[in-house]
Amino acid sequence: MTVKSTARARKKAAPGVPDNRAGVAAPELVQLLTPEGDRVEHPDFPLTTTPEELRSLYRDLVLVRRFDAEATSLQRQGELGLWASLLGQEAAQVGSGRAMRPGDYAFPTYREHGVAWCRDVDPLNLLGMFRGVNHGGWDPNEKNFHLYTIVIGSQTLHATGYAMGITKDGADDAVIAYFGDGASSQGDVNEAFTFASVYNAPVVFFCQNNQWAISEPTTNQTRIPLYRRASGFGFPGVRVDGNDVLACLAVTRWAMDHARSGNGPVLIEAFTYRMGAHTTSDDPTRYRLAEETEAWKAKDPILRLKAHLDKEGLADEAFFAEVEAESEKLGLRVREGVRSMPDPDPTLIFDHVYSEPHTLVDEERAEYLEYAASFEGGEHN
Ligand SMILES: Cc1ncc(C[n+]2csc(CCOP(=O)(O)OP(=O)(O)O)c2C)c(N)n1
Repeated sequence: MTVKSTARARKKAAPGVPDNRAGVAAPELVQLLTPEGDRVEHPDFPLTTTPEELRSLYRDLVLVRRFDAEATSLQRQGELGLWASLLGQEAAQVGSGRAMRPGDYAFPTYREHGVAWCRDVDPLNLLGMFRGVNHGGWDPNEKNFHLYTIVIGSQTLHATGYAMGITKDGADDAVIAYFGDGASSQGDVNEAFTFASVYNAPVVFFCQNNQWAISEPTTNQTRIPLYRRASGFGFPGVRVDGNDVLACLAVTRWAMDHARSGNGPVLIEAFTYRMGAHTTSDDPTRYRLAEETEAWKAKDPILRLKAHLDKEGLADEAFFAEVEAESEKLGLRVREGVRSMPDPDPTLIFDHVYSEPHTLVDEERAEYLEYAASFEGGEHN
């Protein structure tokens, strides 16, 4: 961690940063890889990658999708209470997650399984929470990945507060706060924008615009492209192709460096699509057209990177077979790991209510134990 002056002077936006003040023409969607797998350049976001990096991004995308598919199946088999699939959003999450430095900190929603993967959180930890056997079995401060947050938008305030703390520490880390298009309408998110802007906090707001907030389309959230909201708060906004892992990597890397260098927050709108249901409790056929989902299939984030690797001769059959084998192994580990998770001791629920013992909690624990004992022998007396 590099120590810098605690005073973060507000600097002018870096040259080449899209200017999206009102009245200025909207910048295009930042894209570095077309849906056909062709590499294109963007003047503001140059990116150099090695063949190894491209292959390792592909591997992450495939493994994250496999893990997600296993989780959906496990929920259908009754092994998880609920699952929020990231299908279609792998590139937005892996690209942005891979842009983080080790000291940076992420504040996720409940869908950031790809970011968790990049922060080295074991997938089984995520599944423990969705099985209801733990409250998120990882140490947020060890992984620099906060616990999943289901109260829509509230993590953007936590992220901003954390970022303000970084400034006070004089560190050069940055924070990334994930949220959805629906969350962009929440008061919390708009308050976070205000605080982050006024205090020049080193936080990147990463909005995955997957077009839907459960059954509400983005058109019910905003009359302007979401990234342009940033200009009203006084910081830059960029719209990136959320199905393009290279563009997400380049834009997020730029934004995190912009924030950590004392230039204040950035809003990234990753334009993507939720290919599956909102959660396993939802049926999207009730409110959206199959043609829409079909059209987005052609922009699949994994297929476009595979097409690029193929076209450029950057990966051979042996590589793809290796990733497939690794994916099978992960699937097996996830299935076996979930099924063998021990049920927690039911009295654990009383253990962390207060940091000190409390008479009321003790009474409730004793009452519960007495009640549970009444079932002994299979009879409820
Ligand atoms: C404060 C609050 N209000 C409502 C909900 C119920 N809810 C859960 S997910 C969701 C939609 C969120 O949509 P979006 O922010 O676009 O994220 P996505 O689920 O599409 O990733 C809502 C309204 C909630 N969890 N918290």
